[in-house]
Amino acid sequence: MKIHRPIRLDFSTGTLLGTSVQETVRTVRDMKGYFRDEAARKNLDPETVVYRVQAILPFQEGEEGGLFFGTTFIQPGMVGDEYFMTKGHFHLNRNRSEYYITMAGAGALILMDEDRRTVFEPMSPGTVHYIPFNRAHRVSNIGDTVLTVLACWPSDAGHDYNEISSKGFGGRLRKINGLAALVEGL
Ligand code: S6P
Ligand code: ZN
Repeated sequence: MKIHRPIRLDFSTGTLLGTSVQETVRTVRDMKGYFRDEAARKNLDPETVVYRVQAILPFQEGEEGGLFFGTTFIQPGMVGDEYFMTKGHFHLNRNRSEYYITMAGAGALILMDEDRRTVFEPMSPGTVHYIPFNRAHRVSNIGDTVLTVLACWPSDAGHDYNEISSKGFGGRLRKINGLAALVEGL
């Protein structure tokens, strides 16, 4: 039997504490091609952190039957008129759903279906977001503080970044006259 090491969720920050917690960092360098204004991205320090993901994966990734849990921390910031955001993905296994729960900050969950119809749900502390299967999902930080999001997803969901990195979403969340607006198109 697999021994599960203790893990704690720090309620004040969303940080996962434990030796089995894995962390991924995405910097401005890693986000090449994701923002509309590539010149603005290039003007930023490439080492600037856009977001961090902590995850506990107590099951074989890609195999059916387990659940994964993680916290995503998206920094406040802009690239041109676009907010700092996650890359976004479909699940490799399209028939897999996910929960997001906002812990701190202000954001938008952007969802796109297979027909590229794109919508967003406002995120604020306590909002619970059910991401149905077959929806690409991305989170934008529209506030001035770190946006902290908890997530739970099946161990066999997987990540398909290809479609988003090549075609993007059907719309972009941009700051227009000081407000977040979903603008259709690339
Ligand atoms: C996994 C889940 C999240 C994201 C994380 C970063 O299915 O949706 O943990 O991985 O928010 O986003 P992305 O698009 O870079 O994986
Ligand atoms: Zn996901």
